[in-house]
Amino acid sequence: MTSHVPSLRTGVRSRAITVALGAGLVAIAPLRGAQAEHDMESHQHSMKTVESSGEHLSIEVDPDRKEIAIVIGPIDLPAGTTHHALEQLPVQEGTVPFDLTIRGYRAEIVDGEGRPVPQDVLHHMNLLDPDRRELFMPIMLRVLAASHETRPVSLPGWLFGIPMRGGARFLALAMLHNPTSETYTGVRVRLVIEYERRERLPLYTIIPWHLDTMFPVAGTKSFDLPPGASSKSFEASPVVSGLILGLGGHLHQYATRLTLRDLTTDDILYDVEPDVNDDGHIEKIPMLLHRGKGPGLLVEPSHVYRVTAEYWNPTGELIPGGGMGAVAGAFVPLDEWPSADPGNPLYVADYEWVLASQEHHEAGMDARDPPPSRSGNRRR
Ligand SMILES: [Cu+2]
Repeated sequence: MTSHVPSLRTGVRSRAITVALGAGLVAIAPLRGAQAEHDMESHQHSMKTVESSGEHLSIEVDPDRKEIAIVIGPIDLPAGTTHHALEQLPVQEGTVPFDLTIRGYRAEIVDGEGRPVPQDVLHHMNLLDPDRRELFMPIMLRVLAASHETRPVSLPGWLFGIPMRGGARFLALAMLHNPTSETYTGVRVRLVIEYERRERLPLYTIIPWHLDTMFPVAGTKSFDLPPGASSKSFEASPVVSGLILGLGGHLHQYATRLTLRDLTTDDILYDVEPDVNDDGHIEKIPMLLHRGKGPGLLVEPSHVYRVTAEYWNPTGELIPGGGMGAVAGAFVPLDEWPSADPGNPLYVADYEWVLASQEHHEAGMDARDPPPSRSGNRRR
């Protein structure tokens, strides 16, 4: 996924639109600019303003670097604690400090002394916009997601950006655990966003989107896997027309295929078989990248799209909650993005579930449990 990725220095070529979705994350692939490398400590000293937004949330703005850090914490992480066992911090609400577009992001984790904490403690972190809806569902928009696997994402700001309105609310949450043998105290998770001021609009305004096989369920997006072959599908239409610049997927062990189909035209927009290891663990899910000149894949409200995840469970037994399937990517809307309707029952159910997912220590909303093979690999 790092091929054909131009740097800021060399400029962006026409095929450079690389949009990656790893583990259901809206990860707009690593175009690494000059800003990609940061020294965490010098970074902290250069903070210009700090806007405290609450007991467990603060926002730090660094206009020189054009970075905003959404900081969640502090929280203590005893050694060897699962995310179920840990008392998670509740979902935090904050305010976007000014009009901006997001051109990149990364997650940083530090302890009470400001020392780096291993990224492995981050189960997932999400930034959500409760005032805008999702492309395919009337639920609040998932803006960014990060897990311990997420590498820094950076885009040329003149080309792409996710617009955020100053004064608008956001929700931020971090689900943590501690698979290491060391205890960390006073831990803070920093979602560092690289921004451009809105006066300089990017060429393409992009909105993240995802389509989950478990929609419209508001709750865990995992499903049971019966023995042998099975599949899970969901159909929906986008609320506005626009262009898909790239998409990727999220699957669990024993997945065999993930497709996105335009049922109206019978076109297949995305059809991949994941790379798996000998145990059927997902190693990699190929991405579709829009390359070349001209627009991305056009999707329209008058068409119906179906996402399907296929599985082959070889164990001979039902695996409770073993499956997951979603496609996600970046989208260039051709119309005004619609506001969320907070009275919509699906919106309400999803909102309540997002809040409850932290309180009840449930695994994952969208960024989810990484497949065991992956997390296992990372934990020595
Ligand atoms: Cu999952």
